[in-house]
Amino acid sequence: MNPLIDRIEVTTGDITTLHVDAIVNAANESLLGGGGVDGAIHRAAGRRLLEHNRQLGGCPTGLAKITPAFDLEPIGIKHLIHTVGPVWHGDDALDIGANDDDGALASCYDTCLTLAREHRLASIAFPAISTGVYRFPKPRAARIAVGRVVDWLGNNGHPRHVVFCCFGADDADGYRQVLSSVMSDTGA
Ligand code: AR6
Repeated sequence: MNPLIDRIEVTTGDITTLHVDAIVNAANESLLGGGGVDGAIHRAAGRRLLEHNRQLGGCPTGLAKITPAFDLEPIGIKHLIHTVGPVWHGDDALDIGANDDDGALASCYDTCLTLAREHRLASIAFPAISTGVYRFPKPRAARIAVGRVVDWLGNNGHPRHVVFCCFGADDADGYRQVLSSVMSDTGA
């Protein structure tokens, strides 16, 4: 098994262009599409994704559902994992969460990783769930995302590789800083 740090990558760009087994969608509870990364994934995966998701009956916040990747399969993406992040209700200025926003966001990562393990996926890419329309503070969300992934990889062989896909260089820098601080805390 590779050292933990070799199993994690931070990259910048459009998540629909990555060559991974599964990409995670920051969806809403309807699973029927929206803006942001959800809109990009539905556009790239095509109409069959919407038709498929109409049969799923939505998804509660903090959980996830897995689907085929439809029109993204030709580039090697096997699955989409749709998760619903929490809407931030906390105090932005004080960076204080409310109604267990942190727990719901952590649960998104755990549920996606569990689905990836069940489907024996080698690689998975996450967007920064809840940090756009749902307004979760980015540094706080990055700490939760990196913390859950590092913890998971320390205890599981699948997925072998996790990509944090950021939509801008500043976001990627934030993830790299959090990653290096979490790795030094774990002594890895
Ligand atoms: N690739 C990677 N990251 C992206 C992309 C992309 N193509 N597009 C946006 N991001 P958001 P949320 C980043 O708003 O906050 C939708 O309407 C973006 O910069 O997509 O969980 C859903 O239907 C940000 O950092 O998701 C829901 O209603 C991150 O992805 C709601 O938005 C998440 O931003 C979900 O809100």
